[in-house]
Amino acid sequence: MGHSIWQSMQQKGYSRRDFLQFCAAAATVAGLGQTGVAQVVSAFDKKEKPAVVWLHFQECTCCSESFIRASHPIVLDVLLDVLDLNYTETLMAPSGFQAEKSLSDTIEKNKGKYIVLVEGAVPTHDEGVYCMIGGKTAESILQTVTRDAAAVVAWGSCACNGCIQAAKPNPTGATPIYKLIDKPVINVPGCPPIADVMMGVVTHLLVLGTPPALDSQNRPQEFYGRRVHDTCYRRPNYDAGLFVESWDDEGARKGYCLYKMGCKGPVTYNACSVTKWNDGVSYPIQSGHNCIGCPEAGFWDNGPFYQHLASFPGFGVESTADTVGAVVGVATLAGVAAHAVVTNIRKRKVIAEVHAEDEKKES
Ligand code: FSX
Ligand code: SF4
Ligand code: F3S
Repeated sequence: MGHSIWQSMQQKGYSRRDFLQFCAAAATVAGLGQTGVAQVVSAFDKKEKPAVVWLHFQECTCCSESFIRASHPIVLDVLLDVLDLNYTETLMAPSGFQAEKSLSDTIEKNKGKYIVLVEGAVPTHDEGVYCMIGGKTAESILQTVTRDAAAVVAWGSCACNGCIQAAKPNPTGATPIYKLIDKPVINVPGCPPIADVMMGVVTHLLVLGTPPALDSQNRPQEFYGRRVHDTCYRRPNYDAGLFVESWDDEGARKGYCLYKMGCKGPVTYNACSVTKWNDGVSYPIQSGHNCIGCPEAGFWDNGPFYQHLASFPGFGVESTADTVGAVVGVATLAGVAAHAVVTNIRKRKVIAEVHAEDEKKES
């Protein structure tokens, strides 16, 4: 405690060159670009490393799994090394009484300064008995730990929206954390969220001490401002009316659009088609699987996942996250369907030409 991030790095044997490389990468992941490097250097030269508490409630721990696979190894190494990650049930060495003591010491000694990262929903039925740690309910832990926090981040769709355990009839009363506490919560949804997005949010908090710009659902705009559909590499096929009709058809082999197979990309706000996963290797649609809308509230109850649903209530295909505003849930594909029809008529000539060309090539 009391050390700046640079001092902590020196103690771990990092050189000034490593530090500057780390600052450049941190500026990139935080969305500050090259012009932000000097700002990062200055902040990390002086700033005390903040204490971080990472809570786990009703969830599968994939958010942590995703985070530790972020594609900027130097950023990850340094963050895990220099952050005071005082309490995280998945990664910390202590257990039992020692672990719980570390949690209470951290929040006591760092009042108003520590960051809380929450993974998982909180059960509220039957006095919260469905998730208890050290004899305390998840809800009481959440209240106690967030009371004096500088920032609270909800990792993943469980903490942001309830997710799988909130599926109808939601027997445990699984509740997103923004509904349970009185302070603003930065929502980073996705089941799990993209590692680089998580890294970007944490780094932004560290560098500037503030969250990145948020949208109307308190999600970082930079990563949740566009639909998966807007930058999907299969989009030209959608516009041309070229669709996969069954998983093993010729269209599937040719990488046509998965819209008719139930793809929720047109109503899902996430950075998958830009940032991608696993060090930018791929994302579900690139692997041949439709988007199931994993960051959107209610996606778990809006199945079937592999069927085109034309009757959802919802918004138009060209809406943005903010014009949609309070509309939550995997809203409906009705507007999208209408767009597809119009597009199809407009593109009929193109489709005929493409098919004719395909047939010519095949013969
Ligand atoms: Fe939830 Fe995190 Fe889904 Fe899992 O733990 S968002 S179940 S992938 O990952 O909280
Ligand atoms: Fe991509 Fe799905 Fe949109 Fe088709 S419907 S372009 S597969 S996001
Ligand atoms: Fe989730 Fe869709 Fe991306 S299902 S991982 S938002 S492509």
